Amino acid sequence: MLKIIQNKIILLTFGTVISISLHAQQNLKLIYNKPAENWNEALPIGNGKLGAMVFGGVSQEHLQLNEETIWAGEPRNNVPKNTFDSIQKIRRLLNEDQFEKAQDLSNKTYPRAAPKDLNYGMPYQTMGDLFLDFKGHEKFKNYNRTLDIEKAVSTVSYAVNGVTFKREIFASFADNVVVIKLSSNKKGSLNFSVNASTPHLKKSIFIEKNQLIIKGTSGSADNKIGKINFKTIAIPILKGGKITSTENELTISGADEVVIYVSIATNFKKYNDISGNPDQRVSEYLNKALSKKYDAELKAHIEKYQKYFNRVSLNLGTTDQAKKTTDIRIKEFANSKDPDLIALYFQFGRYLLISSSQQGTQPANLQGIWNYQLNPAWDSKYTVNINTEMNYWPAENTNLSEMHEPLFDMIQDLSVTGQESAREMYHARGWNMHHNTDLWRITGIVDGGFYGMWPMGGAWLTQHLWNHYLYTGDKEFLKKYYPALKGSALFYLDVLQQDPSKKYLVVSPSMSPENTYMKSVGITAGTTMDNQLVFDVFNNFINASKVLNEDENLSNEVKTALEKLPPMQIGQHTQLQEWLKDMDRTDDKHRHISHLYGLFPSGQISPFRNADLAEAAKNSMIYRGDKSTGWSMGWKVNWWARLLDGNRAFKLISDQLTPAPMETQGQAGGTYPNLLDAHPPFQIDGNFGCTSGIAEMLLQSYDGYLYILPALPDALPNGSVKGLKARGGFEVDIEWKNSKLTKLIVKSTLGGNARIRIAKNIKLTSKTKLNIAKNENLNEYYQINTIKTPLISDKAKLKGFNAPDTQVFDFNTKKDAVYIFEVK
Ligand code: FUC
Repeated sequence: MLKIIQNKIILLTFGTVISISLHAQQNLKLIYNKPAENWNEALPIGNGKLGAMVFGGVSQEHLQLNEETIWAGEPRNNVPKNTFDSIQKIRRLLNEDQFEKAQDLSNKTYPRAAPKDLNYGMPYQTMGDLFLDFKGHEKFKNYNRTLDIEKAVSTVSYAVNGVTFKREIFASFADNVVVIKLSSNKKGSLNFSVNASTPHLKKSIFIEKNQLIIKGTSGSADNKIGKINFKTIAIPILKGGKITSTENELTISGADEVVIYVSIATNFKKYNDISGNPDQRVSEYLNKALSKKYDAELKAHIEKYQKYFNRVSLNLGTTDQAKKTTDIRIKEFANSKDPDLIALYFQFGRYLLISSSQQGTQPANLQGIWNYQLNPAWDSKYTVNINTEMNYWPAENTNLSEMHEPLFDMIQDLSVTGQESAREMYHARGWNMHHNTDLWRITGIVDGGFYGMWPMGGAWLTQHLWNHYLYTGDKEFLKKYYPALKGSALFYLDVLQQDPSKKYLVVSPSMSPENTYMKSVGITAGTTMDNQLVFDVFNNFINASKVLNEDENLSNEVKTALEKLPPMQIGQHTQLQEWLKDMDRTDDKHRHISHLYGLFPSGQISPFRNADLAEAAKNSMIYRGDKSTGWSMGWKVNWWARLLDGNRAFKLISDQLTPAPMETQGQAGGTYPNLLDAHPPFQIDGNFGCTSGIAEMLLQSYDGYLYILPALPDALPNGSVKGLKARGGFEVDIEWKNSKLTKLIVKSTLGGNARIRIAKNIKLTSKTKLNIAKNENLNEYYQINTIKTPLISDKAKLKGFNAPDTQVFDFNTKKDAVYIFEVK
């Protein structure tokens, strides 16, 4: 039954009431009825540079504080010297099928523990903690704690002895400060003290002119030296009352209202320059913020945030679950109907990207910008064999293109520092890196010759440059980053080796990230992922050089090498082969399924163009199973979306929205009460991966067309999304009811042919003339790089891939015009 009451559609299905507002999504708040008991319950705020976790305690408010450039270490790369001969030897051993010996030599050449004169990357570190201690607040009522992701403001409120106390906390996008406003409904009732701590060894905490100051130097207990100096200042501004101080504590008594401004600055300027002046910088940030009134600061903050956040709305309907606190909603998700939690999770992913990655900041690291330790898991650095890339999957399709820029800046840096590893380790031109980097843009081996022998980090990262160009059509951007694309192509031109059996050109040595094909042996040549990555690197270079009219000769040379890359292969278990030889095991449950890079984020496998490969990829997914680390499940949502199986993608979202275990290690991911993703421990990639996957279920644009609702699950029959982005600069609004498309709006920002794929039995009406699509799409941002015909094992039993019945239309668009389609 379907009724429309006051702009709402009320659907009565199986006794459950699902109401969908026809306008914006209603519930954009994380809500709790008790303070955070641990970090995984605290709420993240951030402005790209500064981050804080808000605990919302009553007797004690606790803000764990971060600044994005507080890392151990100092400017330097970590490229091992004189290892080229070993690499040559490893290549020979691999050619002779002496796999164990090759792995042994790699492990010996690059030991598991960092040699003295090198390092395996430096940790990202917390600044410390700010505490507000309230006397007499032990007994309280009506507690409420929220994170409003529509405004990027966290709130706390409660009552003590009939007086209501309120806090409003945000990391301002307008100025570089964290702002804490404390108020109550009774004059003169704010009495509390302000103090701080920091775990850094070199530190001082003191009071100067009613300001709380924390100074320190990065560096951890385990001998990882640090040269980042930081200075933090907290300044309380009072309405009424008075302020007194001891050596390291401020006490506020009888105030009506207090606003505390906190800022942090360091000496970091660039990966090779730490000559900044933290004292001067932190004062500048604070002076700028203090020159405004609180309300003006808040308004400017919200405006700047909403400029990005409001571009996309998602409405999947709400049920009574939405009235419950967020922790309970996560607990009950599997056994309740709570489509709105998916919308909230999606928007929370966008909130996290805006809050951890702004123009001019560092890219989001393994924990975004939030980390309470000196030695966090995997140093909270940039692991680029999946994690860093995943952080940026939602950047383009969820309309946050500007948030992608810090990653481009990092790639630019790496394309310089990575020339050393290319030259020293491989005697190659161009640049490369391995599977990790940090604030200092290291490009050498990390974690030794087993995990680290993967010279492909640059190959993957540069995909982001080309994709940004496909989404935005920004030729100036392409020009600026063309040298990074070219440098990566040059590296592979020089590094590719001829495989002795079939004479393909392959990367050797390398590995399929972190997986093995024999006990403790992963080193090999020509993994499927490497072949796919080099295919993309070469095509990006060829295409970019064509757009910019540069390097014709080099482009021809790259085309010749491209022809010699191995094709994808379907193995004996009807799986997509992970290695050049058919060595996949059907009981392999490894979290990395790297050979499916070709399915997503790359677009080399399409259910319509290469049904056999899609079927093989699907089988590989089924063998690996669903449950895994948070990021692995996030990736699986995207893969099932690309395989057009909305129900299986939904199942993976449900796995992701399962309460995370309390263990701090392991491979059973899920979601913490604060909606952050668990590896475990907390790792932000899974949030971003799942956010991207939800977008991929609603709109895809990689295969020559915009596919509207490619993977809509049965559990989300009604909804609407506004503002998703597709390649070629298209912006798309979609509405659907009873699992069918009802309205489509396409805004064209670049002009050009729009080719759309929709489900078969749908009749679109519009003023716009639609033509049935024929031949290739002529839109320049939708060109397909044709892959080689796959090789299929004699033992494979292909059954055929059941792609849904669809229809494909073309319509011509003009720049900045809007096209509306309705379904009658
Ligand atoms: C890769 C993954 C791990 C973890 C780490 C940060 O090494 O294999 O699961 O996510 O990165």
